[in-house]
Amino acid sequence: MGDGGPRLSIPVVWTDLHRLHEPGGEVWVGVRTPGTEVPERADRIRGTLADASIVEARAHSDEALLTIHDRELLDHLARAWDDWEAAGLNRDPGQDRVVPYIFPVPSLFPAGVGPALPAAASARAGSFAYDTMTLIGPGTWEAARAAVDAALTAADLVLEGERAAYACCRPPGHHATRGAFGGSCYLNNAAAAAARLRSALGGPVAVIDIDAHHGNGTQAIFWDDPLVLTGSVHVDPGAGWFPHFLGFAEETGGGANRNLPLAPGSGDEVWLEAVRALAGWALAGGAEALVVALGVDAAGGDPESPLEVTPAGFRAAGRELGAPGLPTVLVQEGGYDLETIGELVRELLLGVEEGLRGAGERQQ
Ligand code: SP5
Ligand code: ZN
Repeated sequence: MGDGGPRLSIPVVWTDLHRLHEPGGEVWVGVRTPGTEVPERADRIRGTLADASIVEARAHSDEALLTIHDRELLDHLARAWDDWEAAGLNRDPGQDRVVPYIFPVPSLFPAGVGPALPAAASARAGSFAYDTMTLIGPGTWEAARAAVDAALTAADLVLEGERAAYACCRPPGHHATRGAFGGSCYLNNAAAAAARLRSALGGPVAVIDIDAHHGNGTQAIFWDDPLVLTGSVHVDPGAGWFPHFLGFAEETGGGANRNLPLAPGSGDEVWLEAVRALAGWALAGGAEALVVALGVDAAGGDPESPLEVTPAGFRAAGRELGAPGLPTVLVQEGGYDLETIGELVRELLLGVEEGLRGAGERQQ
């Protein structure tokens, strides 16, 4: 960054539209707490990548999106805020975000009876949400849709010949399933990139998720697809961490899913061993391209996870992820310490460049 350190050569895909999503808080155990997934996150990351070439996210049609999400989820996200406002809920009772209160959990329904889409906007708010923390405001849909465009643009760059590309996008995506949203995620950006790569390349592709939380959305989306390998290293949900219900080692699908849960307090050594294992697993599975779900909330200073990874750990993880020498799309997920988020992403990206360079040299 002009301080004599290495220059970043991976292109960075960007859109200002991310700022339209202001979470406005998170309702947790019924209490509205400050939002963690804030616009400043992406702005801080971009600030540390000033030496990289910036590529504006290009608009993509819904076609790619419909291979990973149900039309009903997209329709809901696109209209939920307008419906909420039209119903007057922002004035009475005075709730300025879409917040769910009733949920159609499967055991509510007798066999053969499915959930209707409720007439009331207040009830529809729970039809596709699986938590109360992931609020919808006036610009949420536009920002989430633009984040998918950023991830797809990064995939396009790699298909056009870049060895790697990074989508500096928010809101994040890896907790969003085909039909449900939660965990600060609305649309699954990394899954969109993976689906695009798989359809363009025809062969297997892999998603490796290094966010501190299990990538349950990506796992669910590709559960029945042997051509998209999904691996995730994360804090053990069994130790009490989000997403609580998923992310256990037993969830292997048909063999194309791999979860490596780590004990709270785990640091560089165990975390890097897991990242290395996932990279080797993806390569052994025949992956022809790699998507990295790049959360940096495993960092020691992050307020949202108990993992203890250092900046040097992120650099080394980048080297492990670049070492297979695959075309690589990196998509931003979590990371909540505003003071360090940019530096951590930069270290990871520099590590990927080093790993790819090493792989190129070995091939010659
Ligand atoms: C993309 C991503 O990293 N999503 C992770 C969201 C996990 N949030 C879990 C929050 C659990 C409750 N936090 C309580 C905070 C109290 N102030
Ligand atoms: Zn996370």
